[in-house]
Amino acid sequence: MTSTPNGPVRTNSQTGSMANAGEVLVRTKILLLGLRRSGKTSIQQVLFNNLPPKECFYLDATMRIVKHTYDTVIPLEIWDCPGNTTVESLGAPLSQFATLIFVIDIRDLYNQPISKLVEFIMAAYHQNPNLNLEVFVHKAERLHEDDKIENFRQINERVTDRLLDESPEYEQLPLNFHLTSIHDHSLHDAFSQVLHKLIDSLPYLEDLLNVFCTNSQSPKAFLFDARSRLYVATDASPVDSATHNLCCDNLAMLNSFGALYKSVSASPARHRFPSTATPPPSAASTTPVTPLSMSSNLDSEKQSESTDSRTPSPLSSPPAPPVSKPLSAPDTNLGQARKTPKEKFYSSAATSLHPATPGTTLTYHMITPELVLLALLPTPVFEGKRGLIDYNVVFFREGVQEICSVEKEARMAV
Ligand SMILES: Nc1nc2c(ncn2[C@@H]2O[C@H](COP(=O)(O)OP(=O)(O)OP(=O)(O)O)[C@@H](O)[C@H]2O)c(=O)[nH]1
Ligand SMILES: [Mg+2]
Repeated sequence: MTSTPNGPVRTNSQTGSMANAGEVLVRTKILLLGLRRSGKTSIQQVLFNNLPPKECFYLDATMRIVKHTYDTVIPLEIWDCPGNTTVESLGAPLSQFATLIFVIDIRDLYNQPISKLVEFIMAAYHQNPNLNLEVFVHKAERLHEDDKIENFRQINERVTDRLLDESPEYEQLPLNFHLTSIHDHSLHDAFSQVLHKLIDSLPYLEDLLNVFCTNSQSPKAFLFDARSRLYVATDASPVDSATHNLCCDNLAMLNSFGALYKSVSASPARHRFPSTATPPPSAASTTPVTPLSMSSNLDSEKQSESTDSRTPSPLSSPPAPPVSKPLSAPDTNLGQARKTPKEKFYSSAATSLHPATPGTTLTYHMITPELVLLALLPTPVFEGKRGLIDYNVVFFREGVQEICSVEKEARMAV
């Protein structure tokens, strides 16, 4: 997606769907393909519809293409296809899509799915060379570790060999293989990586996270899409799966209490009493933060959009992201929000991970209604510099909100 002074230009991989009256929201399209019962609908439902993995067993076979929309940093349109979909029966050229995800059951007889995958890859090579090609070797949890690696390697090798047999020109095609399962966090990790390739503003989000980490002494921070628990961006330090899993679990726990927080913050009685400080996280030992301590944090981040007169301190404020012209445009959504004297609540929470000194605390800060910041902090920093952390979060939030409003504005076509 590119933006010109005259308005947004739609690339091939994006199509519009109606947003508000007269406006069309340009969505990035993802194609979900694979043989029958490979797990396509389960993937879509677990990630974007909060379906518990165990209930996927009862999903009906998909008989025709179902288009699901999902709004995060970028608006997505995911096409869940029946198992017998071919390039011809798809009903749309591959040039319309940004990503093709092909799902292969790790225990399948490999010839049939590989033939189908190769057929789509060859079509993509001619119709849309920029298409991101992702292969999910799925239901991986069914095999023991050694078999899992061996099958994964074999599938990888066979696809490459088959493509080479067809023509040496296909050797250059960048194919990405992922081991996935709906029963663990591998699916979230793999889909997050798929999503990263689609977010044009990813470098700016990463910059904001890097600055936040440096100024807050955080060893790792993620910007998560709260509902799907996909991470939209992270700082430059490497992602280790233990930390990623921990953040996913923490987010699932906090999501399940979401409605409770809303009712607490909305209660008029809540506004009459001054808020109490959050209990020191060390007191919570390894147990996740309780609803009580979380709700007490809600007030600490109550932020009036109309009284936005903070003076940035050179010590702790991250620089504005290097986003092009629309950032400063006075008619962005953020600009309008600032004019409205409407109070907004940004919930926050903290969980002590290691009670031993110095200890680590996992913090949660709501950034937009869709996005949350999860950051690991040394407990002494969290306890001793709470003001500075909150201050850094405010600037991080402003940066992310501006990036989101630019993304949204660029995708609105009248
Ligand atoms: N063990 C295991 N089972 C899975 C996984 N993902 C999906 N399944 C199961 O696989 C079966 C088929 O899942 P679906 O999501 O309906 O598969 P599909 O690809 O949409 O199938 P069609 O719509 O017929 O093309 C269900 O019984 C799911 O519970 C997984 O990661 N591990
Ligand atoms: Mg299906």
